[in-house]
This record gives sequence, structure tokens and C-alpha cells, in this order.
Amino acid sequence: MMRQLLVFASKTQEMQTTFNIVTERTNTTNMKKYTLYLLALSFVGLFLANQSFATNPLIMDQFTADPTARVFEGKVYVYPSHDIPASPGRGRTNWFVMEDYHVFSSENLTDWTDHGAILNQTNVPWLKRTSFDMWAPDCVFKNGKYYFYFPVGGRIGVAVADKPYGPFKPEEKPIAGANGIDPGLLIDKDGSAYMFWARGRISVAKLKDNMVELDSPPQVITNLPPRGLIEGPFPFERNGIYYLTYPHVQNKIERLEYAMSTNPLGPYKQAGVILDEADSGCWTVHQSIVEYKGQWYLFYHDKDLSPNFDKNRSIRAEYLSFNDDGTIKKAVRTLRGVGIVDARSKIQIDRYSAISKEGVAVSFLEATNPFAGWKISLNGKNTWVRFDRVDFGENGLKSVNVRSASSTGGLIEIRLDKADGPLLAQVEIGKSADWKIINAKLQSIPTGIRDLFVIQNANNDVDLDWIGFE
Ligand code: FUB
Repeated sequence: MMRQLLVFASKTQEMQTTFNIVTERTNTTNMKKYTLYLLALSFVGLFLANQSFATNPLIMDQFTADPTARVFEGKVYVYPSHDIPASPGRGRTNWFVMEDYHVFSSENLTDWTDHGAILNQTNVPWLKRTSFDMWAPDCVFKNGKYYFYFPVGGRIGVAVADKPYGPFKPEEKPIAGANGIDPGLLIDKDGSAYMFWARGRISVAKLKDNMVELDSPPQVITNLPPRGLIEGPFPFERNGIYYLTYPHVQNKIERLEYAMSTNPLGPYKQAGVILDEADSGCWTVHQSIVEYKGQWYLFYHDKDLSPNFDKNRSIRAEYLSFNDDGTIKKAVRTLRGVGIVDARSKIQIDRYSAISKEGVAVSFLEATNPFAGWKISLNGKNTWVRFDRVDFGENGLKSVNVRSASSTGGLIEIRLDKADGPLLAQVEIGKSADWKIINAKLQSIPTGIRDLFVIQNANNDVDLDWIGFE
């Protein structure tokens, strides 16, 4: 079904591209064609909605990068950029290839809905050629409208919508006077809007009330690292402190740092590191920070679905917290990510919270298709994996399904909260090279939100894809 939807979406996008070429050639019926284009986008959106994902990375059916998370209409909306692999006539090999933007939303930060493509490079009236460099965007709400800011070809465009998921109508011209990439917006408490952007250094300007023109000449933010700061400013305000966050290459690749001020225009003072460099070696990290239902979150990207090529990235989220003086506590990169997972879902325990020091390995289920996800292997005695925040509800789930394979056969224990916590089930895993779903009765009835431990005590090798309760 998923594959059919994707084929359908890509066909519709092809139709959309053809349509756009025609649109560029004639101006007489622009309005009519634009309406058709909006209809086509909404149609794709309808079919792509209601796909469910959880853990890190947040999106498992396409590459996503540069996530700007915003709270609109009681949900978190994420506006990432969209990496695609280069192909003949479509972008440059060994570099970023980005031709459109999707928007995703979630109420629980576990299940994400893809609303489909909201803007394609061929729909930007002022872009005279397809450059495949639709880089890090942002979206803010002002005066009853959603303003989507996107950098392409070193200029910054705006598209406007009535809803956070579009349809977005691009403005005829880019923002005059703002040359650079990665717009990061701040709507202050008094309603004033500021746009930050990068071009080797970070600039800021106030926006006019119409949100599509600068209201003041750009001002370079001073006191930031003199070298290694080239992109990705994201500003936000909390308790009267203005935070300017940015990726910075202190060593070999980007890490996340920030500066603080009492004024959106500065002066800013460097305040520390939010996130260390990725062990994966992903060169970029691009971030946003958002408060949702009283909890702060950091969104960023890594290259989970493309370990050997860091221009095909994937977005992630982590919990974030502050010290009493307003400084930010360093966040930790995890596979588990944020949110609570329903015990009845296919719990991807390879996105673990913790593992035993030895004998555990995570690898792709299918070597040639990373989008199929991962498996976790427990090899040998006393190996375990912990997966936090599983919601068992109140109704009493009675059995567990485990998708597993094993070259030796083995036995796993599923326990609650800690390695020697209450035993939920013992599951016999038969010797089998093929994946099998094995069902076992629960020995006690769990309720509420609990952490899971899966333990293997004997000297066996067991592979697990997912576990789920019913
Ligand atoms: O995604 C392309 C560029 O890479 C972004 O504009 C930067 O922030 C970096 O993530």
C-alpha cells in the first residue's frame, strides 16, 4: 500500500512538473493554472496523510533535513528541507539535491503525518532555472496567515497560506536586500517580526508588517565565532531572553552552539554548546527549538538512513531543558528520540534508550533498502536492550508478538522498568534464518507508561525487528 502511494505521489509530481513547464510558457491563464496546481498538491496531500512514524529518525520513507518545528493549531508542524539522491538531469552528484518541501505534523511527536509537497522549485515565479538548492526553510504565523520562508540560489523567497499545511502561494519576487541562506524567523511578544539569515556570517533585519519586505537594513550579528559559522541561524525567545542558535565548526564538523541577548537585534553573547558533533560524522546538523505542551524540544538532523553519504539526511528530535539562569543544558543524541509509544504498535526496539556494554549490534534489515529500518542483535550472554516510555493503557494487554530470527534459537525475557524488574513474558525464539512472528502470553498485566527491558541470558544469538503487545 505504502509503495503504491509513493508511486502515485511521484507520478502526480511528474504531472505537476509537466504542468509547471506549460505554466512558465504562458501568462494568460496563470490564475486558473495556479488553482489547478493547488488542487494537485492538495490531492497528493490527501493520499499522503496519516502515515505513522516514531523514534529517531522521525521520518522513515524519505530523506529530510534542516527541520524547523513550530506549534500551530495545537500541533507540532515540522518544515524540513528534502534531500533526494541525484540522478541524470536532476541535481549534482555528491552534493545536496533539493527540489521541493514537504510539511509534517504530529500531536504526540510519535505519529507524524506527511502533508505532501507544499512547494516545488518549478513553482517559484522568480526562479528562472531549476537549481535543486531549496535549502533550510522556516514558517511563521502572523496576521492570520502562514508565511513560509525558503532560501534558493542565495535569495530568500516567501510563500503564503491560510493553513500551516498550505496550499502555499509563492510571492512574485524574493525579499529585496536579504541575500543568503537559511532564514530563521522570530515573532516577538509585541508582534514584531525579525528575520535572521546566513551568508558566512549571520545577519538580522526587522520585517515590515506585510512580512515580505525588510523594514530595516540588515545588521550583522557580532560577537559570534569568527570562523566556522556559515549557516543555520535559529532564534527564539524564552522568559525575556533572546536565544540565537547556530551550527558551528569548532573542530571538523558542525556542532550546535548558541548566544543570548536581551534584545532580538543583539548584542548577543556566546553561551555554549547545545549538541556535540555527531559520531556518525554528518557534517551538517541544522536545528530548531520549540516548546510544546510545557516541554522544550530540539529538532536537528543526522544521516541515519544514509550512513555513507551525509547529503541525504534524516530529521530527529530530543528533549531539551534549561538551567535556572536561562542557559541551555546540553542535549544528548539518541535513537529513542521523544514521545510515548503505544504498546500495541510495532515497537522498534532497535531505536533503543540503552543497551548492554557488549554483545548488542544494530544493522539495517535490508542492506540495499535503508527505508525498511533496522534490527537489533543480542549476541551472547547477559545482553539486553532498554526502550523507554511505552504506553500500556488501562485495559490489560495479554500477550506479546516478537518479530525475530535466530541462528542458534534462544529465549528472551521481557521485563518492566529495569533489568530485574517485573517479568512480563518469556519468549522462545526458534532457530530460523527467516523472520517469524512469535506470540507469548504475558505473565502479568501491565498498565500505564513503563520502560521495557528485553534480555537474553544464555549464550545464543537472537535478532529482533520489533515487539508489540495485544
Ligand atoms: O540543507 C542544505 C544546507 O545544509 C542548509 O541550508 C544548511 O543549514 C545545512 O544543513
